[in-house]
Amino acid sequence: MSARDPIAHVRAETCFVDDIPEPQGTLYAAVFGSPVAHGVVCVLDANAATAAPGVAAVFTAGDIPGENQVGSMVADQPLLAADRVRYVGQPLAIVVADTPTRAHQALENITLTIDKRPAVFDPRQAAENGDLIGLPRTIAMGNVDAAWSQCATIVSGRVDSGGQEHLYLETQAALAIPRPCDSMHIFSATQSPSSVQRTVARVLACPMHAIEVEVQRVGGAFGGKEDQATTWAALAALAAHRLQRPVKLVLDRHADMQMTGKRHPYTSDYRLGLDADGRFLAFQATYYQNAGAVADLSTAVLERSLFHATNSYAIANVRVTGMCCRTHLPPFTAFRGFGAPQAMVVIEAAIVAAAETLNVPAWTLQQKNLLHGGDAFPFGMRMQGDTPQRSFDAAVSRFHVRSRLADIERRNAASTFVKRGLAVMPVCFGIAFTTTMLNQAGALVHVFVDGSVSVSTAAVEIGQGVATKLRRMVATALGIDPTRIRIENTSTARVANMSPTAASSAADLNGAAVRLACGTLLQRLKTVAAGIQGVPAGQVTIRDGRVWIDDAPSPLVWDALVQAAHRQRVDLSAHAFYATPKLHYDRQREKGRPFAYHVCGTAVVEARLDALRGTASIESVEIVHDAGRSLDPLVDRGQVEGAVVQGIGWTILEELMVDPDGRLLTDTLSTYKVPDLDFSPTTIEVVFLDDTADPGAVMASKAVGEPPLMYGIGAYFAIRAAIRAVRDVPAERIRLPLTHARILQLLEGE
Ligand code: LUZ
Ligand code: MOS
Repeated sequence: MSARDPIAHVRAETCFVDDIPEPQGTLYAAVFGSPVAHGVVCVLDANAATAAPGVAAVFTAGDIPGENQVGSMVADQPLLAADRVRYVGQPLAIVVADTPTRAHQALENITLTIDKRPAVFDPRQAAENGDLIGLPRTIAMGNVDAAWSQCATIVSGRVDSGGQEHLYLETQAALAIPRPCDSMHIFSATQSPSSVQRTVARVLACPMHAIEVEVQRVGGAFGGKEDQATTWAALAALAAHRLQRPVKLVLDRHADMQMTGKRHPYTSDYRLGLDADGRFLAFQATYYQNAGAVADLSTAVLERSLFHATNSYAIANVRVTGMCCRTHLPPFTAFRGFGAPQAMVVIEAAIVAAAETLNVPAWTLQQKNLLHGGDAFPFGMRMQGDTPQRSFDAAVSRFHVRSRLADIERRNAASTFVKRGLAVMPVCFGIAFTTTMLNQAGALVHVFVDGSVSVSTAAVEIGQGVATKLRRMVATALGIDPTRIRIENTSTARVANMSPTAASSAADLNGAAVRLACGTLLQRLKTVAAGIQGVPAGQVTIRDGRVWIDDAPSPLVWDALVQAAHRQRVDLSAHAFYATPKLHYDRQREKGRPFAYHVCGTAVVEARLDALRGTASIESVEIVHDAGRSLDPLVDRGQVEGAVVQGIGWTILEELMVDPDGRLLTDTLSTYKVPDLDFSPTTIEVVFLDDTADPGAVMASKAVGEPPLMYGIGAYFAIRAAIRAVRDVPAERIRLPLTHARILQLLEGE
């Protein structure tokens, strides 16, 4: 059974990094993080820690043989802080000991003298101070300034959305094992093995070929291990290199929550203008992204926010500006949706404000302004297909939006304390890495002489089912049973220069590469079969594990064919490479075609409010979603359901709280609430659109990982609608998450 088998996973038989049998002599690392949000390091005294029982060594910045640098997009992030610290929890030193407990105990013996400096946590404040990462970016289309005078209605307001803890089941972890001849083998829980490889080589001043990074199966990531798994792997590698012993570093949940970055909080201003018919004429917004202390992926996240500013809507005049604001918090990072949710919630807030001003149902404004095929996005690309409308219309009729709204109004009028609310949430999400060069993948397929097949790609199985999809693709391509196929661990020694498993694109990119490799193998095998059968190769197909000649089964089965090919000295291995065609983007002009295609859908979300207690729950989420021709409907359904619950968690439940000194208060599962089964909607119905085959994706399937998260935004507006059945609450100031405490405040008039 493959290590990535989903059944083994459900049985908890999956081997995470911390479950890998440790080589003899393995040591354990614990990380000493900054106790202050901003300061100049005067003295870091590790003598007592070094002398503590069981401690092998303490390493600080001075022990790094190569560059003290882990920044991926901008070189602004030391592996170990040297003279200045910029956030609470920033790694300053690691202790390596013979047991994890002793390593942790010795942390207490490190003393630090630090000169505290003023810290900034508010992105608007950082922007005012001019403390930005990169330059502000503006994407525009039409003429916004001229359009305002033609608007019959103009609404404006502010939207603040909070961060979100990834809460992957497996915490950040790495095991670094020195090998002979100055090389090292690293097991890392990462979405980006090549990033780990490259950074470790940089830190250790060695060639990348000396570092093999291997990933078996990651216990969840959600973006939190796209960039941020690298630090922990590099720290383990540093210690392993210095001590020439295997070193394991596994963050405990507490340290993980304190030290790692989360979804970016945003604070944004918007203005939306409508004509007398309710058509959106002009939209303007400014997004202040709280980037945290270093760049990490913030600039790419901001770019995706700008690309999704108008969600599923066609607006002729748009100008949106965003900036990455540097604050003294842990670096905020990739999180499922990657800046798109933060932008979509702004346009949805604007629409709700307009609907409340005009006293019309928000869904009618949404519907009137949906994108049609051929409509331009502000960044120059055009919408292909009509899935925004098709999904919207299907959701409105199938889930009876009209009659339910009328019914809700009746029931709300008849009930003093229990109020209901309903929201429709369309989503239009661009598929591809916005950083064009990342849209590439390699694959290596071996056919062994017993007929079994091994597949290596850049895809990391993080629980999203990519291994299941790849196996299905290979089975279909080669015409053999999926049980004959093993999806291998992801290793930098088998596939080089991998892009991260991210941007919902792992199955698209790696699947396309794998199918190219299978095509090469098939061609060779068909030639062999044709020779054996004495027919032209064009008449040969392989299916159900056997050779067919012109649709008639031949006696030649797969295993015999493979053995014959081997005897004839035919290469039974193939490597292939795929780069998504036709992608380009010009950052000077802010125009281009950053996406291969869009994934669209519409959700109907119903909430129930107990206005006496100030509590609310999401009763149902009903979705019409475009998955193209799904490679595995069960996997896709699971992705949609999980994303929806995670999205609802972001909008109404999960709240990060930081004290005035920049210390995370919600750093345990007792203080940071995440969705559980009880919190989840009673009903999540997912209807897949059919007939939406898209040439942009592999086998006409469509990416599914991220888009459904944004259906969760509907939860906010459904509860808001229920609250408005109790009292009028102004729409100019929207604040997420809409927690129970916040609901109570709104019910009581702040
Ligand atoms: N990561 C990235 C992503 O580097 N670029 C992207 O565009 C992206 N989009 C979604 C999630 N991760
Ligand atoms: Mo991601 S947010 O696709 O790492």
